[in-house]
Amino acid sequence: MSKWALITGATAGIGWATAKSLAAAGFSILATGRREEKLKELKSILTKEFPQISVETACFDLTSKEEVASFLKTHDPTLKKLELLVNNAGLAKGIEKMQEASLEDWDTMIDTNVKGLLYMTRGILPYLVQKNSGHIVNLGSVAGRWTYPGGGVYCASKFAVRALSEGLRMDLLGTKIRVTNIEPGMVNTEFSVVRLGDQAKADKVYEGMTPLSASDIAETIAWCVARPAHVNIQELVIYPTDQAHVGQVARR
Ligand code: 8X3
Repeated sequence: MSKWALITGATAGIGWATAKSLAAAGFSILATGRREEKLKELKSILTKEFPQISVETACFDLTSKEEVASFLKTHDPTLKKLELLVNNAGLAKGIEKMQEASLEDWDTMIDTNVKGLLYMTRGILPYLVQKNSGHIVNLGSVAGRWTYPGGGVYCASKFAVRALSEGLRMDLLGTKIRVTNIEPGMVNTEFSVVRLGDQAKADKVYEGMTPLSASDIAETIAWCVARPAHVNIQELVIYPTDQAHVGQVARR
């Protein structure tokens, strides 16, 4: 029976690259996201490149408890075979100071990065606990360890992901379920376009330096997952060589 991996936010960036890396590692893929067209495209690529695995997709909004519940119900037979959940869906919105930022942006970040992750995790845990095996990989961030100006709420959401990863490890102690928090620095994906709302502004973020790529992170996730069952990589901080700290970047 093939082992399944569920990846949220698989329509682009790290989620998309992780779907490819895990498919290459032999996982069948259940890819979720909000863009139906992108999910279709991913399915067609994976099916062509990795004919030995199965691929399913589900298009819904992770921030809706009802939509998550309906996803869980519809995909119950696949979820019974789930070995790995990658809580990748997440985003940043805005870089305004807290005294100027928009409540809507704050809601979007907290609803997706924290509450969406919780809805999915809570829905999946009974399947993993029942089998007493599995792995949950959360996409944290260096922003979940260090705060920077204009990033207060985004950082808070990623601090929450780190706390939730730690709490999960404690609550799951005694089971064979592993929990990993991946904490990347600057990765060139749609992240900055979504945050700043503009491609030119996003390009500036990575100007004169070499950022990480989505596949750098995807390969790292696949490596963590491939460790023997008794080895749990609890946390992994990954910066580009050109970045020493959240606000410290070498530019040429
Ligand atoms: C993304 C990394 O440094 O832009 O989570 O916050 S950073």
